[in-house]
Amino acid sequence: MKLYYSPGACSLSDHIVLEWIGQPYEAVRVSREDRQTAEYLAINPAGAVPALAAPDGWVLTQNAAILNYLADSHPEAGLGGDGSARSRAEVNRWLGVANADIHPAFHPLFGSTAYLGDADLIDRTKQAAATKLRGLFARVDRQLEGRDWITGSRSIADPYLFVVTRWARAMDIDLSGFDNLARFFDTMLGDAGVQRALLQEGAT
Ligand SMILES: N[C@@H](CCC(=O)N[C@@H](CS)C(=O)NCC(=O)O)C(=O)O
Repeated sequence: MKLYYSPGACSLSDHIVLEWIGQPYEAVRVSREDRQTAEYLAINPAGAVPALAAPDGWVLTQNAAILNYLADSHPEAGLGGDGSARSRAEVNRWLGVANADIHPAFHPLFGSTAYLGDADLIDRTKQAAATKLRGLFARVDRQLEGRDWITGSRSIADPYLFVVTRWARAMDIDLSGFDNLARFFDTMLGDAGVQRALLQEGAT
């Protein structure tokens, strides 16, 4: 398997999962400029990471699909719940919170509202994003009460939540009082697979 990633991007979640699975894989670094080349657009027409390529040429995009595929193709890693439909739904519930709620809430902070062309207005969209993100992380913090992992056992949802928490810390989102989230972040940082993925990405 070949994972196309950009350092510290949401593809770091797939990188961590590949480390947890422990089977050989190749990590291919893709810069912002690379993402717009014809060569990369043939891999992912969205010009985004992650993308996962199989040896037979099959390419999968969309992070939630990739993470679910990795969990399903390596059941021995136990990253997709306990085998029950309800447990898998819980994994996908929290993967959805990370991928579909928290990740897009960062967009104004990453410049998506620059087109407004008005510094004050842009600043307000960023403040609104920061407020929304604090609310979303509050939900994650509540869920982590009494749990080491977001669903109770380690799954594909945890690395994604780690990645967005990492972004939040880098962007000075107010996470004060979220002690469960801080504990979860430290657990992830102390994990050998997480460290290997961070090191390979040069994202320590
Ligand atoms: N819906 C896509 C979003 C992926 C995404 O936003 N990737 C970011 C990095 S975290 C990216 O490559 N952005 C570049 C772009 O969209 O131009 C997914 O879940 O895979």
